[in-house]
Amino acid sequence: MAPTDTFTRWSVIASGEGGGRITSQFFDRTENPGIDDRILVMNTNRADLRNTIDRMREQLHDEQGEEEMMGSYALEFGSQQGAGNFFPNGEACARESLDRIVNRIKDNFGHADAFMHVATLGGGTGNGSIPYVVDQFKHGLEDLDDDGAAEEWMDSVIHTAFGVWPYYTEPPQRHFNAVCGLSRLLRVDDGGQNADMVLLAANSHLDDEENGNGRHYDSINDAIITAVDLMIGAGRETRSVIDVKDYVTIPSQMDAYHFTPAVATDLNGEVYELEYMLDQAAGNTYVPMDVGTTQAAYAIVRAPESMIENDAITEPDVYGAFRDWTEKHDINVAGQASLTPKRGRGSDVDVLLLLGGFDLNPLLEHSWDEFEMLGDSLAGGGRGESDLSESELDRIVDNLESYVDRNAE
Ligand SMILES: Nc1nc2c(ncn2[C@@H]2O[C@H](COP(=O)(O)OP(=O)(O)OP(=O)(O)O)[C@@H](O)[C@H]2O)c(=O)[nH]1
Ligand SMILES: [Mg+2]
Repeated sequence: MAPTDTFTRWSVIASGEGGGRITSQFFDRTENPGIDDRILVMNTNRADLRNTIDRMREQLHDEQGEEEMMGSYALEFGSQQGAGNFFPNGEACARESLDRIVNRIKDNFGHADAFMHVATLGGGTGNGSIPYVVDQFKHGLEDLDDDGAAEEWMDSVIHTAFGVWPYYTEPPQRHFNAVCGLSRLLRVDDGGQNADMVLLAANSHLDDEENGNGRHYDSINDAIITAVDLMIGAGRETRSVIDVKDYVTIPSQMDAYHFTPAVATDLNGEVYELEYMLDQAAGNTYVPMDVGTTQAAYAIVRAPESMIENDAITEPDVYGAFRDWTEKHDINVAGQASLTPKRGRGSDVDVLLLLGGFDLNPLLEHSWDEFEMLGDSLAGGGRGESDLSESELDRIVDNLESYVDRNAE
């Protein structure tokens, strides 16, 4: 298969501790097609940033020095050393350092076509800063820059965001942050669209044992990286091209641009039917949801090169199975399927379904009570550097509720 130079160049931008930890796992791989080393981790707290960089260095077997890696992949922002788990503080820190953030991203990723922003939604730093940075890139930078060429590049970049829902058992403030963070990823203040695509994963849903120590994060983070890898890979070496523009265009028109990955890996492609493999993936969504409420679906089937060359698995097979699968579940969706090769022989097939526009209530159910319990006490009163006014909070809630209601019909 001839490599093409038309594949999408992604870059990954993480903010906050969890976002950094997830992103550092990209360094665990020998190669990241589509991303290479276009990775930036940001934090308000230098010690956290060092931990993230050290984790990356371990995975690279200390090939690069700490300072060198800090210089290449890390950015400290804000003057507060932390956001106190209150998202307006994370946003204030990003506002304070916006020039530095933007310039760094421009310098490092000037040729990227798409960004994957990564943050945990229960925290203050990543969750406060990422929606703000996306909004600035998409809607706000005219004031900041008079370099016409750079503007043109930035206008066409696609902003996808990956948000991680807190464990259901975490303290109310985490749920308060998460509800606000989801709203702010989806909608800007005036109710317009913010990120081009919002991907979600829920910690409790991906962790059978519901306990948040480090080990569990590792396996959850692996699942997230696997999904991102499959998603990005489909735009890289695919036969039937499915790419980030395909993922974002129609869902945005439908005003249904939140997604969850649903993944099954290492399925024996010589034994199982494709439709069964799609069902296996659908049984492993990354948030609680009813597959029947899906409004847009993309299927990516990744099979060993040798299977594709022998016609053991073909594009028409994949299209047909996807069509049958959507019919069986009675989902009348916008969507597309693709077959992507992976190196090597064997018969292990991986399947990613990106399910979009589904009813968000089964996820939000876990957080509304905590959110409401805290909302009144957190808004209005001063919390130091950055306040959250009652009207700001009302707007955030209205934006989310109207988005959710539209998609729950
Ligand atoms: N999946 C996953 N979730 C994480 C990880 N680390 C933290 N979390 C979750 O993220 C939330 C806490 O957010 P952090 O990422 O620590 O916060 P932050 O962005 O650094 O912001 P601060 O609150 O200012 O520290 C909680 O809901 C945690 O369960 C991780 O490595 N993986
Ligand atoms: Mg932190």
